[in-house]
Amino acid sequence: ENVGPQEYTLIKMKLLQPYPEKLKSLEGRGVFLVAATLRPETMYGQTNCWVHPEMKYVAFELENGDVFISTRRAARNMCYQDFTKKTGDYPVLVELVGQDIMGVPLSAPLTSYKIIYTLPMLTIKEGKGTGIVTSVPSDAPDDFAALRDLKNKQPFRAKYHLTDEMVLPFEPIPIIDVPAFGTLSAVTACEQLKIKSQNDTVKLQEAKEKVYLKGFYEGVMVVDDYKGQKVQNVKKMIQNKLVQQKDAVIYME
Ligand code: A2H
Repeated sequence: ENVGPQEYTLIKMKLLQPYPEKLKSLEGRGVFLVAATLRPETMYGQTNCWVHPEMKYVAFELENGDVFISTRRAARNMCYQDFTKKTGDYPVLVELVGQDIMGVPLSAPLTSYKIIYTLPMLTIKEGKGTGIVTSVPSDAPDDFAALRDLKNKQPFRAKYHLTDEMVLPFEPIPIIDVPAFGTLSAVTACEQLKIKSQNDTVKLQEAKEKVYLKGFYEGVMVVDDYKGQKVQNVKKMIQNKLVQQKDAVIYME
């Protein structure tokens, strides 16, 4: 585990109409699912948002009246980082579990998909980030394996009341070229290691170790805005752009 604080980029994924039953009282407000990421430069490749169906989340009020959804633990951290009106206080508007916001439509920054959906991931950890994770299957083996599980298994989709339209149209987007892995490095790694599902924990760990370091040190952007530039050199620029556009905030834990 890390010593000292870790800086994350919190990606604001805006909830689109119609709001789910549990959040009807928030109609008219800006509501955002917030996902903690270490890889802001990969946001061009988002295809969906992961929530844990049984995890508890809170919708709480920010300084400006907007609403964030995260675990209570993350909300508490945020209220000590000037996100809310009063330091140390995070006004909870709704308490919910992941299933209450499963299959909801979102608008996420930088990705070419206009609308993406929340889908279930069972390996999300309570004690890290916000408990909400953005999915970039081109570059994250965990994300690719979990999305492929949902695509391949209709009963898995049915269990969480997801329609085909929320899952099947979404394909990994080529955003970063990694030498020897190509522009869909997570897909290549999962194929090479013959990863069968998101529960292939040991092999997924190996896949991650293979692609992450190489992606960071040798990866080259292929998206129009940053074509030909090294990941290392654009990471901070893209983080700044997201923050300036108000599509992201910096969060420490
Ligand atoms: B990363 P670290 Cl493309 N449970 O974002 C499980 N995983 C979580 C999480 C939680 N509660 N909160 C955040 N994460 C994921 C993008 C990405 C990420 C790419 C490649 C690698 C990568 C898209 N998913 O992470 O333990 C989030 O996924 C490499 C580890 O704090 C977040 O960044 O190091 C990362 O794990 C934070 O993990």
